[in-house]
Amino acid sequence: MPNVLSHGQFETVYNFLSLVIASMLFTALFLLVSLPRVLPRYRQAITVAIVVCGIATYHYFRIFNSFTSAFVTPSVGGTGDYSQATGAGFNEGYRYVDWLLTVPLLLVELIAVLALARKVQRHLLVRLVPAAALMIALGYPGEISGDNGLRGLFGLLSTIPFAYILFILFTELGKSLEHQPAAVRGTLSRLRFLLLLSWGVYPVAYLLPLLNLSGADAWVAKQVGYSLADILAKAVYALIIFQVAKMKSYDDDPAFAKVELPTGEPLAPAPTHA
Ligand SMILES: *C/C=C(C)/C=C/C=C(C)/C=C/C1=C(C)CCCC1(C)C
Repeated sequence: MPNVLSHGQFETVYNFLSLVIASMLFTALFLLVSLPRVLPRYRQAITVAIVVCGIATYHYFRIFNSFTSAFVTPSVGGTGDYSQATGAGFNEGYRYVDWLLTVPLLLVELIAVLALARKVQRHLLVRLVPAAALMIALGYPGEISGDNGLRGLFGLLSTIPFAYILFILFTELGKSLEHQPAAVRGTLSRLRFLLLLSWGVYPVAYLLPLLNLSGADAWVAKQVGYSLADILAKAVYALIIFQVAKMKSYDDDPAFAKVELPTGEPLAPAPTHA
């Protein structure tokens, strides 16, 4: 954590944290009121998405408060620098506690919306959930260490479960995607791509302090990176999960599609039942 932030650096972090609170809170509320718009069998996935955005909202309030009490400026309403307040540090731990809870849940969300056979779900989750928890737990000692060597070492260790998760998602889960209704296959591949893209931001943001950026710049870029990645990986991801749940609901039940869609026409040709 830097000793001094310029006025602009302070405002940048402040505004991004505020943006994340708004995105998470209102995505959770939107999904809450939209629950009846998917069939009951897909509501578990949406409920988990609401929980994820709710947990993130809570933690971003804590992060925001921690940030505003950690940096202070003597110039009221001015454009002066902000320096570290005595006795109040910025707590990066909130992010890791948040990830420890939300990252496994994001994987549960994905598996739930696929509505796979119970055995297949179990098979995937007993691999993905512990790997996700391990990835976050291994990242934390490096994150809070001021030592770049330790940062690099734990970053490397954390990348092992990360690679394992991606491997499962692109091999075993790939097979399951082939059995999904044709109408959602494209959306599901985009969802998996979003996951890859947004999750990939975290290790990059983590490594920024190791690059030759000045302390404060690297720290601000890291906060912005984590914040943007959180919006993509939780809120935007949740909205795509909701889209998939809706499309699968229409595909499963043409009568439901008739009630839900303004034109009364299903998105994809209704499945023909013998
Ligand atoms: C909503 C929060 C999400 C999706 C967080 C995801 C976090 C990661 C994928 C973090 C990965 C890391 C590495 C692969 C190495 C360096 C340490 C971490 C923890 C930043």
